[in-house]
Amino acid sequence: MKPAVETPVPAAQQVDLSVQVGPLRLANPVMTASGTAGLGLEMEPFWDLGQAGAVVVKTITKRPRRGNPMPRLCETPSGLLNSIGLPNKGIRHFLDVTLPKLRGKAGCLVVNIAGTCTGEFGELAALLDGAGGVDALELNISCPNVEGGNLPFGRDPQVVRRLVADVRAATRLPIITKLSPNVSDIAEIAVAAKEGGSDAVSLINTLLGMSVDWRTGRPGLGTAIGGLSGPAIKPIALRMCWEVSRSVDIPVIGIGGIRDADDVLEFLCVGCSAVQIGTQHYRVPDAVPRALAGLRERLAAEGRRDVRSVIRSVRAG
Ligand code: RRO
Repeated sequence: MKPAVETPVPAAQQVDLSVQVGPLRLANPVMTASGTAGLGLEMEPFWDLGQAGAVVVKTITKRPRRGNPMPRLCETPSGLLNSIGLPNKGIRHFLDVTLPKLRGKAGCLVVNIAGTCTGEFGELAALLDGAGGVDALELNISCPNVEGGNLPFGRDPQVVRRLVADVRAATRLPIITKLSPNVSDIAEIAVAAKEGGSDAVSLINTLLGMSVDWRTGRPGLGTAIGGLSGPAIKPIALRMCWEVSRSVDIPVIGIGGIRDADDVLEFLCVGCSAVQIGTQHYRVPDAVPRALAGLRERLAAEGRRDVRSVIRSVRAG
């Protein structure tokens, strides 16, 4: 008797990891999260930037910024508090010095931008549009660490709609709007971003938090309050991604405590089209290539030929 014909398990290397994020075709769904891989170039000693689905550059502002007083980082039991305050050398330096070094190195280069007023987002977008080598913009309307700064932009749906529409008018580059979890209804903000013309939303930025040494009375951060990231926030991020993916028909990019391939697959399962790895970079600088190897192995072990079959496979709601 002939043995039953078995469906061969696809070899890990043959699993198709490519995904579509609005107008962006990515080789895989794993991106770096803004701020956690510097300007991208800092990762080069550890892995080839071309391996990531996309590299997202730390927030660039119009003018140079020194950032917040030290200490800017503080560990907590399962997460990291930060109050960095957007230190960067400004858009001119980015265009003249950094971008020429970055061009062509990432499969997809996303520049995260923040303005001090809504109009500044459009100005930055126009400059980056003309520069060449930038594949998309991520609008940081959600930084928790700027006093009187841009978080208020991200809290009001009307402001978000107008701000995104301003950027839309200034560029043909794909727009990803990065959302704050420090709001009462994140889905409402996602809808406003979509109405303004955003091609995708990414979420979540960090959750407001604080730590203190009761003996000295000193907070762990120079600004007392900062943004919490890391494994502690993963369940919250997952919940918000699920809610947003049910509320808008533009792609959702998941961020929040993602460490490995299983975390990536969980975010895809609840409706994300791609994800960003952030805080894990401080423990495992090559977290992106490791997650990619894990994705191929796990999907092959399940007999899956592509990662897209996991997207939105959640059996709830
Ligand atoms: O630089 C920061 O302090 C910072 C930014 Br821009 C952000 O978007 N999220 C965050 O937790 N910190």
